[in-house]
Amino acid sequence: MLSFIHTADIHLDAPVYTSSLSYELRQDDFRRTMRKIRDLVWEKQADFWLIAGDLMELHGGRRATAVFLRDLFASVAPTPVCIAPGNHDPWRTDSYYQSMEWPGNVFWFTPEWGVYEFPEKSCVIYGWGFPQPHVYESPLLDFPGKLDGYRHHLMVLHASVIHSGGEEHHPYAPITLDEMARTGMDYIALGHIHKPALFPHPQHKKVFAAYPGSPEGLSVKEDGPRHVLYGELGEEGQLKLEEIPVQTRMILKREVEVQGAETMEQLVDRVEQALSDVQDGQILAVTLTGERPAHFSPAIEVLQQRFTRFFSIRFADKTRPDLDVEKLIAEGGIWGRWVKKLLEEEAAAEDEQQREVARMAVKEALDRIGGVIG
Ligand SMILES: [Mn+2]
Repeated sequence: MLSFIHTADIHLDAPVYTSSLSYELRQDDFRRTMRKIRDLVWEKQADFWLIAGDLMELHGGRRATAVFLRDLFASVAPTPVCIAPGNHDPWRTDSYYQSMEWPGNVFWFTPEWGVYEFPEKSCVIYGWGFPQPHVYESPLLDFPGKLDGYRHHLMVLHASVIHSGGEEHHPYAPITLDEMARTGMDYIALGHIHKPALFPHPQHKKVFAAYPGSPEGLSVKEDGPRHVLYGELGEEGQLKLEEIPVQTRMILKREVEVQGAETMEQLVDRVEQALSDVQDGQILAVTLTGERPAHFSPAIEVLQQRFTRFFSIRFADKTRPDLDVEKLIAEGGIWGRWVKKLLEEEAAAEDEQQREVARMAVKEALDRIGGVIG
């Protein structure tokens, strides 16, 4: 049996969505998550630690972070750490990957296909790394093929798996399921897409490639628990994959219905209730929804101040004042004509961005009108 921990897309030293005041604290979270992953390599006594790119930023990545990684990887020696650079951490001469000395158990993949043989484990690890951020061809076109005489074949690769729909316009390093299948790998450890995904083999239908997702959420889209993959490969090539949560802090999205609240005190109570089950120290993105009395406009900065028990909390106010818009328009007064014009602009918007701007204008107008006549 052969085992591995697979992670990708840690993005150390990347700009993150929380406020700039907490940047260093958040960076500490990301490094703590890396230490947790290292601890898993120890606990599971994994044969390999596979890192499929976007480990630390080329632009903005700091030497101290590279030294942190160097020490971390040295701490699992002699376990091999196999790293395939991605579009955020391409294999360049100005990268710490090349300018620093790394421990002997770190195996880098570069823009020339790499093949590392581990005869004592009857295993070969193949991989490729980005030469620069923009790569629009499939790296698998140049895959040199599998070596004979080994039982296990693994690949580490930062790439975009293209589905027949083709949702991205210019995906980085696009590869298809068939291309992956043709390599004959037992497992392909992928990186790039921050949402976890498993890929069944087109013929035998068993999972043979996966994105673990980012192990610590970078934006509000990466909410909930975040994982690494622990894999075991049996003697006959049968694969077992397990998702193991490793995030240091969770990003959580909540909608709070404010229906009827007409004072800040009522609103704070409403939000407090809705968040009562959320642990301290998490990262919250709260959307306020529903109708509220036209005379009351929530003061976001007050809410912000009341929920300091969280690491950070953001509020998006999507409430609407309970004005009778149709009546307002029917009356034909100055308020009605204003709202009518803005609603027409919303309807005529040519794209989502224009529509959002128009919507904000309608909301602003209704707030103002509510403040005067509510
Ligand atoms: Mn990437």
